[in-house]
Amino acid sequence: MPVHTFTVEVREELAVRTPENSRSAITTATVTIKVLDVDEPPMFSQPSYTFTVLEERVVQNIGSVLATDPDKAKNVIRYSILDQDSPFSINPRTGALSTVRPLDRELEATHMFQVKAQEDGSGESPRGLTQEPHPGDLTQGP
Ligand SMILES: [Ca+2]
Ligand SMILES: [Ca+2]
Repeated sequence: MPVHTFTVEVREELAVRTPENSRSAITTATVTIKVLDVDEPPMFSQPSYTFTVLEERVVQNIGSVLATDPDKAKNVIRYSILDQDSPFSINPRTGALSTVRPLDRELEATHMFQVKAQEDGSGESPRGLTQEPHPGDLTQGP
């Protein structure tokens, strides 16, 4: 824990300074300030992530997002997707993204959604960010 220590001096302004009272007019005390850690929200390694995924199949690991606690406590992070109807899922522990149903590039070529990172055992406001997995075009065989 960072500690700051300094000395304060209190000096009396004497109206009449005599040899008897001049020494008792000053007193000092030591002040120690300890700097405490404030709980800050987790930080993502990037402000946004872009991944590509092939359409028409369920992909288990498209890519991962990463957030860490900037505090000394290094709390465990829990990930979730904010969009209720997202065709993607996220592993709450690893941040790995998967598709929950096959995507159709002709229907929607880009999916953008927000991922939330929240520290376990923390009531603080979580931090969100934008996600952009791009479904890649699947080449049809003959
Ligand atoms: Ca924190
Ligand atoms: Ca902190």
